[in-house]
Amino acid sequence: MQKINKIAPLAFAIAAGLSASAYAGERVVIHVDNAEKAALIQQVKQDGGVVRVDADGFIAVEYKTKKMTDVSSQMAVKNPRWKVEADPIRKPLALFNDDVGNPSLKQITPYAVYQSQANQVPFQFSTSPKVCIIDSGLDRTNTDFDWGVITGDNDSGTGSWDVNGGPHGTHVAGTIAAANNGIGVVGMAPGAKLHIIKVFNEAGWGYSSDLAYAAQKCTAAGAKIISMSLGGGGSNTAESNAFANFVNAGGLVIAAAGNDGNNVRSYPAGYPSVMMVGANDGNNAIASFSQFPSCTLNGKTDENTCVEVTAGGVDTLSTYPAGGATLPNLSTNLGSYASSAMENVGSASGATFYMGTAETINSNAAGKICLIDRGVISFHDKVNNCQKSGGIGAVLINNTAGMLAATLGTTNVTSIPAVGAAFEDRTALLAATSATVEVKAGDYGYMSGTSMATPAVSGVAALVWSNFPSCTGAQIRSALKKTAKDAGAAGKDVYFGYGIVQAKDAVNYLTQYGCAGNGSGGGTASITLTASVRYVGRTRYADLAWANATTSSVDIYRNNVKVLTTPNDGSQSNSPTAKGTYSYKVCNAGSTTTCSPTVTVTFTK
Ligand SMILES: [Ca+2]
Ligand SMILES: [Ca+2]
Ligand SMILES: [Ca+2]
Repeated sequence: MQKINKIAPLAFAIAAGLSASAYAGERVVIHVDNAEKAALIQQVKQDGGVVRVDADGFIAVEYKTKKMTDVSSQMAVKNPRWKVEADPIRKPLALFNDDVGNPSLKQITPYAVYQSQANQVPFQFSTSPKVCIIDSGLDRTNTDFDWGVITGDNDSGTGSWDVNGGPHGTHVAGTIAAANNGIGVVGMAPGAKLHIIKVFNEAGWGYSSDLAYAAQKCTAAGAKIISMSLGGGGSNTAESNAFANFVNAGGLVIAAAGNDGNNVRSYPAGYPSVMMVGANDGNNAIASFSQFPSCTLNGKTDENTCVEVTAGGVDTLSTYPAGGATLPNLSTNLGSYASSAMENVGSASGATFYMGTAETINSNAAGKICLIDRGVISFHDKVNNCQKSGGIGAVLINNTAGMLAATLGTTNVTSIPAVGAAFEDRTALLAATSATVEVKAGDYGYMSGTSMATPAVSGVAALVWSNFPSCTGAQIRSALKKTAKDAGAAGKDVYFGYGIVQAKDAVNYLTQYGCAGNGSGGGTASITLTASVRYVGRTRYADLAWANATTSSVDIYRNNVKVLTTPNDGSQSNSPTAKGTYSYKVCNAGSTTTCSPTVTVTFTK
């Protein structure tokens, strides 16, 4: 009897979102000898400034109306020793960040779009491949899609494909294809043709046979890419054959590595025909949950049985069924701050009251926004004590670096809007005298998982493929691997595979080499190499110049023998002792596969 394999969607529950915005107030640092500080502070107060920091050798001042330049010129007259400089806000930032703003009001480009270079490549709609998404459906209530190019298959077991069976499938679809229309988010391949197959219902799981059948439906719909943000243990022949057939017909199948943070191989991603995708964050670091199976299976090494590439999948902003997401907003009289939506849709504005860790009811909080430190008691009990004190909203501030992202638990008896805030903003928040706390229902929200990285890669594949419609799925897969940006340990590794997908580099690669690429070996980047001949007296020099190596040093090969390991500074000269023809290549340090093409030079004397 055929083993039955349950397949589950691969995302975490809604991750808390960040709604950062610029600091609005005017704040400066004034350098001062401690002996003159009292005089300076008196001057500041006369000018309507408030001292926020009183430190050894400087003070930080908040002015209600004065600009930094006004303060600077004024102090130069009063006392030239009082040097004024700007006091810019510091927030936790990543290498790649979402645009700042509210997706209900303007279009936000998610960080993974920048990280994968998708914003640098034009999407060619007319020659673009249709993407088949096998998930929990795409809810028609979200307006950030080009609905005219989206089809789907109804399934008697799960219901209509355009009615969500949970927000997962709607979120995934937005990462691939959210429209470039000035609102919401933008996908990797904006407005791409989609075919939706709903295999999950509210119960949250399907079977491998459902996927095998779905692959056939994707073929019938004319799709060239299948994207599956799902997986489970155990291989299955019917399923494996279905995806192999799709790939052999020229298609590309992409699936998630899994979210258990271990070395278990998930299926369908584990089949050689299916491209396995891991998740990274906005700092090019691997997600702690991203699975990393070995590339060796049954004693045989096959790079198609492990993670091949990664893309952004931590705190991914995308589409939700309308009203199904919550977005936070936190501002004070001093500025706006990143926050995370904890619970209780609503909005409250008022004076602030600092409650410490809020372990007891305190009538001084009545009618106010409670500012509360993390620690000692549960988040829920803190918010409950604020509410019982008459508080109208709560801001829970982290007690360690970063954002406090949490919920109030399953037995939430509170009703006032509550948001989390970053430890980095604690000083500024406690200095505020009034605040607005909002938790709004919205059409856009955050999720984390290899489920979010998978559609990012599927969307990048559709984007790149739209520019090279004559290529096969296997050729697109190879180009994405060859041009992925190395991350984590130098060279190919089990967490990142070849690295983070790079749309622009893949386009450049296919432009340079055509669909067939530059050979069958693996490679993380297309290292380029030029070599020229030079003579100084009787000494021969081969002047090598390379680009795109990704390790801190590189290995230089002459006639396929390593002759030198040298810093990756882009150039090196090599001096053969005899005339003749020599071949050179440059490889990432320690790698024999991530190399430039071989270039030959001839010394005639
Ligand atoms: Ca949009
Ligand atoms: Ca695979
Ligand atoms: Ca690596």
